[in-house]
Amino acid sequence: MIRSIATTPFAGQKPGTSGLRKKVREFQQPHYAENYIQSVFDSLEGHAGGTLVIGGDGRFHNADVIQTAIRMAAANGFGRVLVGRDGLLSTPAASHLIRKYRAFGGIILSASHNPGGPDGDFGIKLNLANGGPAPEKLTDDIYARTGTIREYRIADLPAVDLNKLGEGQAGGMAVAVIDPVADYAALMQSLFDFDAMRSLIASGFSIAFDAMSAVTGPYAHRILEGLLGCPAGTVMHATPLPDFGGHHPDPNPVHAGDLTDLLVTRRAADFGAASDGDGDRNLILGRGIYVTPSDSLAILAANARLTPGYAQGLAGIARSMPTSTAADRVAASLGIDCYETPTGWKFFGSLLDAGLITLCGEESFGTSSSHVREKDGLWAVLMWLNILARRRESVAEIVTGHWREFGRTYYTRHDYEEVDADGADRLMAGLRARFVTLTGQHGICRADDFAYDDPVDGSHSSGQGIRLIFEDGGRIVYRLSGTGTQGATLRVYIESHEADPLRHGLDPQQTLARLIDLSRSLAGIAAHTGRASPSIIT
Ligand code: VG1
Ligand code: CO
Repeated sequence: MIRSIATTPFAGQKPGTSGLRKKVREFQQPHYAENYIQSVFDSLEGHAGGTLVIGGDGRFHNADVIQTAIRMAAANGFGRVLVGRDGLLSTPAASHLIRKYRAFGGIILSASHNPGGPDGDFGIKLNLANGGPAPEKLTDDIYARTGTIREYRIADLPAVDLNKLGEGQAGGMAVAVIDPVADYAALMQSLFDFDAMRSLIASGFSIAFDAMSAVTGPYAHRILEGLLGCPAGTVMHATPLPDFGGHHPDPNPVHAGDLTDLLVTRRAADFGAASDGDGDRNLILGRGIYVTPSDSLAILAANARLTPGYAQGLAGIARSMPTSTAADRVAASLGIDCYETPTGWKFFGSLLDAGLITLCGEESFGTSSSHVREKDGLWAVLMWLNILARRRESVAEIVTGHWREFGRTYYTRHDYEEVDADGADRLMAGLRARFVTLTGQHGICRADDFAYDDPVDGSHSSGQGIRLIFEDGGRIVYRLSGTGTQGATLRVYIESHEADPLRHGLDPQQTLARLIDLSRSLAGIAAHTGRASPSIIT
């Protein structure tokens, strides 16, 4: 039986960089998730009878909202739901399932790299038939709908047993509980040379993978230890936990500090990697070296032809605006285009769909390709391993060799987390008001607010981050995060290019010190946020 439940709007159900993300406690209010999911369904067209993929990263509250989403899908006319066993699907696996099974779209329950548990964060993302995040126009419609919603529709159904694989019925809708890993693992085998990687590993090449007690555990376990023959224990923290073991499932050198220490300081393995809550991010480490995500994108692009899936070469590359310009240099040398998009994976979708690009990435530990429409943590790990298996050089040799050829782009991101939102807004407004006066000072040749016109669908996005571009090509970029759930988070991205190989072995923070100081003084960060230094440096 389908019921219509009267409801009233909640303020602030505005999707950010990657879906709606809020504190678990906010999501736990009666009708909160229902209102949002109904607003999503109300904003769709042509979904009647279609397939909806549903899954999440296993965080606290997932189990409840998955059942709600299934019951609401039945009440809103979907014909079939595909849901991962135990409600688990990594974001890239969900993207792949949508594409493979020609689903109408998908709902992914995740707050990605944000902490989980009762005091942590929760989130809902909508993906469409191309497997990618809903575009801005649609997320704007959804937000508008959340402001006027008066009722939602839900089927009266017992909870679906998500532990058992198989297909059943729920309120006239088919519900298939599927193995979350199988299709994804097959996709990876179609892209990469598993024989070459197996022989690399059989030769003693050692890997340490930190799944951060999040969704990648089952995927990494099956692929690395199962298909590639890595020793048991290669995948650490392999069991998804509702609170990620109390950790912050963000694969950067700070939150994956133990792994980084194991590789960079103790030099205890040949290759190290980690992934985030929903499996779309990646951290890449080699013995004694951390590879910045911006460099990783550039290096993968430069070596893509060594892997079967990309042996034909790349159509083009795209990077988010704050991502370093390292990939641009590779694109130039390959004679292909490099697109610069606003932050967030949704902007890559149209370029990928139109075949303009093959690889894309963000400085925030996100890299992927045309194989799905999301960033893909394990994919990046496997692409690295495939390249390592072919080149038989160390990660450090490959990275330093890349720098010799293209120069090194020194890069850092400084985050000032959970600062006062009004102060952060004033800081950004203050910079915007001074574009003209800043130009010409300190070697700044251009100051602007990044805007983007999608070359495929013509959509326009403004206010995507403040850029200070220096005569020598260096940049300082300021953005406010669109994924935080408390106050505002100011992100400051700083980069500078160094062509001279004799200056490639320096410490990024020292090398960038002048720009870092300028980033603080020009914006008045201390005055506006009360913070003398960032909360996190990556
Ligand atoms: C952050 C990153 C952005 C990424 C987004 C979603 O957004 O900077 O590059 O696409 O998270 O990633 P923001 O607005 O907080 O800077 V995930 O793995 O959280 O889905
Ligand atoms: Co993520």
